[in-house]
Formats: sequence, structure tokens, C-alpha cells
Amino acid sequence: MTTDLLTVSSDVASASAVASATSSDERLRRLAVATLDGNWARGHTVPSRQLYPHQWSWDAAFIAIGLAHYDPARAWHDLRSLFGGQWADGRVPHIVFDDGVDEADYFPGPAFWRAPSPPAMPGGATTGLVQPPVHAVAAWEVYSRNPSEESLDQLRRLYPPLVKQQEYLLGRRDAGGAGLPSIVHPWESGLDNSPSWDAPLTEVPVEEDLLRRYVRQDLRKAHADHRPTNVDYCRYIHIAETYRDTGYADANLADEHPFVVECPNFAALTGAAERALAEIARVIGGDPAPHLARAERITAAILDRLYDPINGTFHALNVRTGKLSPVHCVNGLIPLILPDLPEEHVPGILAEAASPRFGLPTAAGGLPVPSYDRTAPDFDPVRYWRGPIWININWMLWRGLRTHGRHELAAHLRASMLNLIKREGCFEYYHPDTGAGVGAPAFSWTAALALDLLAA
Ligand code: 2M8
Repeated sequence: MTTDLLTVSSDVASASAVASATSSDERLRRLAVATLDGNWARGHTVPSRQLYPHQWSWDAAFIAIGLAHYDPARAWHDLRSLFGGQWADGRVPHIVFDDGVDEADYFPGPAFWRAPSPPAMPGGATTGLVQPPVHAVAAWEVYSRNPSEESLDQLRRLYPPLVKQQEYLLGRRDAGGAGLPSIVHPWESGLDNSPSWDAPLTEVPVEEDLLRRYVRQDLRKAHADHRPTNVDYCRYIHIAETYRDTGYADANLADEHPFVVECPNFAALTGAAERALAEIARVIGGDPAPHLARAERITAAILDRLYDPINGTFHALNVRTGKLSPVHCVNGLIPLILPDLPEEHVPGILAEAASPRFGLPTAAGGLPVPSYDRTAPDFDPVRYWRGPIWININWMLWRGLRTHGRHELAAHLRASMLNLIKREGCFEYYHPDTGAGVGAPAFSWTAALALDLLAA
């Protein structure tokens, strides 16, 4: 009798645990969908209505990965809208501006960039910078989750511009001449004020009058302690003006441009894009072989140029000086997403990730990894990419763990991300000690990737 009672009560307890787990998943799913729907603005999804009122490049890719779970037509639409801004040289701009938004709502806006608008570019004004190429991976994800005739047709349409994007990055942007794309502005990394760029930025002058000529709009909407500093912004503007004033020429970058860096996150995503293009080529009747060959060359170049054998992880390379950045940033862990990263290199990344620097959860509980080394004296828990937890980076790490068969670690990381988002909501980033949501609330890529994590 006692046993029966115990059995019944434990059944009831586990049923209610399942019910509450299901309902917390369902609540998050609804929140994520509402966030993405609320950020739909005149023909595309914005990262945040509060801070980022235009369409951003790698945000659009993450957003498409989330939309794939409930509105694939909108996922394709968002990707096509971004590629509507692609330049004739193949670059996919880091922002496609919405011409219905006032110039004063975001700095630097279209008037600053003065980007060429060839007639073939119906997408309107853009910047001349790029961001990490997550789009082929996104297109492949949208198709894989919705393998319909319509999706196949969309893949066929997107494949040529995706290939052109890669050709630009691996061609004109191979400033180091060793087969990896260089970024020419911290904004191109997506990890804007990461300590990875501190050393190369010391070579960039700080012209304080720039902030008298231009007004930072971000500080009207966000806390100054959370954003890049004014010194950072002076340098950002100087680099952007320099590039703009060459007509975005990409000639002699290593000698003439003030900031030329190879980033392990950007490079690994370029390799991942070639692998996704190989999959896409296969299903649309193209040839996957050149993409696989390029993917292998990229992995080899990352190992050759960005690997630090002493730390066992990857670091940003200043192409102008040939020096690796000495600091430990989360971008150094992202080459784990490469399936052909030799197994001998995986333990080094995992050791760094699980060390006190990043604290990857190795058991239930814990927080996702921060953007920068927790043990560094300049670790800053609220300042943007210098400490806070970002979901897109953790999502990539999660994929890398699964790619290399570390399923238990992947499950802990997934749970830590979902728990955090359930507790705090879809924030732009999170405090690495308390987990409190920081930055823009109702942030699109957090919502989108939560949908992807929920479906895993
Ligand atoms: C942040 O970058 C923009 C400049 O591109 C900004 O600070 O104004 C970064 O977090 C970047 O990775 C992201 O794509 C963008 C929009 O979410 O915001």
C-alpha cells in the first residue's frame, strides 16, 4: 500500500515536472515568436526596435534560423532582403538601411557611408563593411527544416549571391595572402569592442573632434557603461572614414589601411559557409567539390595562422604586424564548429572553455560562457563584448560541441542558455555573474536562437 502511494505520488510529481517543463518551453516559444514578430519592420526583421532600427547582416542569418521554425517564407524573405543590398563586388553589407527611418535614429547612417548605389541594388542604402558570413549556414538550416519545392527554389536563387559573397571575402579581402578573410573594422567582426582588437587599435589615432562632428545615437538609448567608450568610437569613425575615402577599394589593405585583422570566429564561419554551400550545391544539382576543397583550405589556414600552441586555442592575428593577440576571447573557441578541425585540437579548446576563464558548464546548472576571459583584470561584466554573455556565440559553441561528439557538454550548454532566457527574457546580452539581462530587451537573435535550441 505504502509502495503504491509512493508510486502514485512520484508519478504525479514527475507528470507535473513534465507539465511545467513543457509549459516553460511553450512560454519561451511564445515569447520568442512575439519578439520576432514585434521586430518585423517594413519588410525585414530588425535586431531591436530600440537600438538597431535597420537590417543587420549576421543578425539576419540568425533570425532566419529562428524563423525557419515557424515562418520559413519570412526567413527566405529576410535573407533575400539582405542580399538585395549586395554590392557588385560581392560584399554583403553589414547594414542595409531602411529608408523610412530618420538619419538621426542611428549613427553612422547612410549619409556617413556614402556607399555606391548601383541600379542593380534595389535594396537601398548600405554600409561598405561586412559581417561574419553566417548566411549560407542559415539558408541550409531553413531548407533542411522545410525541404519543400518552394525552399529548393529559394536555395537556387540564393546560391549564386552566397557564392559571390564568399568569393569577395576569400578574394579581395585576403589581405594577408594566406587564404583567410581580413576584417578591416571592428564592426565587421560582430564582436565590436572585443579585447581582441585592443592591440591593433592602439595604432589607430584618436581624433576627439570626430565626436564634435558626429553624434553617437546609441548613448541616447543605452547606458554609456554598457556601450563601447568614446575613445573606441573615435577610432571606429576614423577607420570607417579612411575606408570610405578610398571608395572601399580593398587595394593594399595590409600596407595602407589602419586596421587589418584575421579573426578566428569570422574565419571559422567562412569555412562553415563553404561546407553549407557544398550541401546546397548537392541538392540543387551543383558541384560540392570546390566548396569542400575551399573549406579544407580555410581550416588549414586557421590552424597555420591563428593557432597558439602554448594556449591550445585560437587568437586574432594583426595582419599589419604579424602578431597574434595575447588575450583570451570567446572567438578563440569558435573554430570548434569546423568538422575537419583535427581531433587533437579539440581538447585544447574544451580545456580553455571549461577553465575559470570561461566556465563552460560541465554539469547541470551554471551560466553560458562570457565573451571574454573572466580572470583578466579588464574583464568588464556589462560592457558589451568585453565580458557579457551573448547567445549567438554560445549557440555556435553548442553546435561545435555537437559536431565533435561532445553531446553531454552540448546538452549542459543548451540547458544553461534556455534557463537563462526563460528567466530573464530575450535580451541582447546577459551579465556574466548574475545572469541579469542587459542591453536591448526583445532582441531578435536571442529569440531566434532560443527557438532553434527549443527544437533540438
Ligand atoms: C552591434 O553592432 C552595431 C554596429 O554594427 C552597434 O553597436 O551599433 C554588434 O553587437 C553586432 O554584432 C550586431 O550585429 C549589431 C546589431 O545587433 O549590434
